[in-house]
Amino acid sequence: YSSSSSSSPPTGPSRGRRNVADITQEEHDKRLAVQEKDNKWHKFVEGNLILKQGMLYKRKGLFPRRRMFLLTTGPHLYYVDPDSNVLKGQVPFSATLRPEGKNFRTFFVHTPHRTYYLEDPSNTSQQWMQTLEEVRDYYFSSHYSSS
Ligand code: 4IP
Repeated sequence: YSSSSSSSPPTGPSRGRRNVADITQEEHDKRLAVQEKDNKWHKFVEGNLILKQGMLYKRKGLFPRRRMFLLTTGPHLYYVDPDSNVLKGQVPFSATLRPEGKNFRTFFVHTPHRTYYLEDPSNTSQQWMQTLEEVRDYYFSSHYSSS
């Protein structure tokens, strides 16, 4: 296990697998239509396309809270209480958002005013971190600015 996913190869436009946020308008529209029809979390994401979703535990205060995390175009990272079906908040997305791995389950998301402490019960924290970095880089790195 390596503690930072930034050791993985860069996912710029010209190397290997495409960035998860780098989709054509046509693909976007097609996927959004499917999401509207089939995804029960669609109503929380303000019309954005969900790029990754999954149940995570968010620690703050006394108990870890089980939340559905929805990473979307925009970009946004929403979280919903799956029991009450209520949108509880968003992790503020910016160029300085930075995931940091602790182990397969636990990772942090650093933002300017708060560090989120998250746990992935499926032990795929690395995938979450990688996708967060991809989406951040797609929206905020000069790599992807239109030419
Ligand atoms: C709560 O803890 C929950 O963890 C909230 O998470 C969290 O809000 C609160 O932090 C925290 O005090 P208790 O219920 O044990 O008191 P959630 O909103 O997911 O239910 P956020 O959304 O900010 O993490 P505060 O400081 O934001 O109130």
